[in-house]
Amino acid sequence: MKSMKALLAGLALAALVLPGAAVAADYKAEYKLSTVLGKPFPWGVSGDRWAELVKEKTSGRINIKMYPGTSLVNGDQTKEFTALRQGVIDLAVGSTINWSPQVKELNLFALPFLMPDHKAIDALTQGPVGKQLFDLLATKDVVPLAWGENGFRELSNSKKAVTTPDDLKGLKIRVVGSPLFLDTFSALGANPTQMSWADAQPALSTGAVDGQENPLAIFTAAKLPTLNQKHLTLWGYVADPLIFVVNKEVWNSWSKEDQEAVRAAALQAGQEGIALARKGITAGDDSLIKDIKAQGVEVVQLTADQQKAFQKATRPVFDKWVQTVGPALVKQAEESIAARK
Ligand code: X2X
Repeated sequence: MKSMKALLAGLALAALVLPGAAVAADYKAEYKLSTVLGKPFPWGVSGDRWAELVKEKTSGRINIKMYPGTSLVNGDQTKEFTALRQGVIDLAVGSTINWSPQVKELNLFALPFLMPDHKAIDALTQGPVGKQLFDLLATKDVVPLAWGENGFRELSNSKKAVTTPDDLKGLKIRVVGSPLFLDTFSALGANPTQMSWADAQPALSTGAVDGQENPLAIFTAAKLPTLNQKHLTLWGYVADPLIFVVNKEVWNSWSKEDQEAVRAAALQAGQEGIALARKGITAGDDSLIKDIKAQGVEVVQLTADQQKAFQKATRPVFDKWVQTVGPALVKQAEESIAARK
């Protein structure tokens, strides 16, 4: 009897002292990282690099496997954020566009012609706007750690050179799953259709749609010139940052030391990913654009005046969506961009 009591007391004591040890033992054998694109796309390289750096920095305690093609949500990329909150996904390197149906403030980056150049993206993500958005995300069951980049989204189609909004009239354009994109392309007189990236490629190949918009790194790595995309317009109308996040419960299950390792790894992978996403598309190095031309694609670089016509045509959409994003956040964004160095 006495020994039974002692045993119970011992067990109770063990339960009190052991939570730390129990947590370490609770680490999953594998953590699931969701991305839309795998390697060799810069997006997939970023996810892969994060996993690699985490493994290194935690001496293998945290083992991440990347699931590209948003396969954890059957390719439905606009469901990624919800699955992340629910714990179906442990970590993600996700697009602001794909999460904006759930986090309406992320539509900021898709306001047409808000960001004129790469420095403007940095002024947002690395300034007060980025901080506000991370604070907001932190209230939604995720821990945001770092920014990465999908990039400026340029317009391609199979039919004709687009230099004025009029040229877009009647063109069937595949757009991503945020309603803001439907508004933008409708305002330009195009005929936009929403579909996932997985569905976009067959639709371009069969001619079910005429065109699409995506960063140039995706345009080349997905071999879109072989899917009839022979006309490309560089108009820089929106840019899509990526965000590195961890599900909050997963985060809380890790030791402080491991949390900091995962954060440092995300920051490093993010920085490397941003550099990679910008490679070959700047004034100093336009090798990627040259490469695209060499594939028989007719590339139109809009002049400032030509761009203004697109800006004017989409201004009502911008103004409408300011209400959804939040006027204070948009104002802060415009101030940060004006003050960029
Ligand atoms: O679907 C797209 O166009 C892509 C790959 O760029 C995103 O996931 C936002």
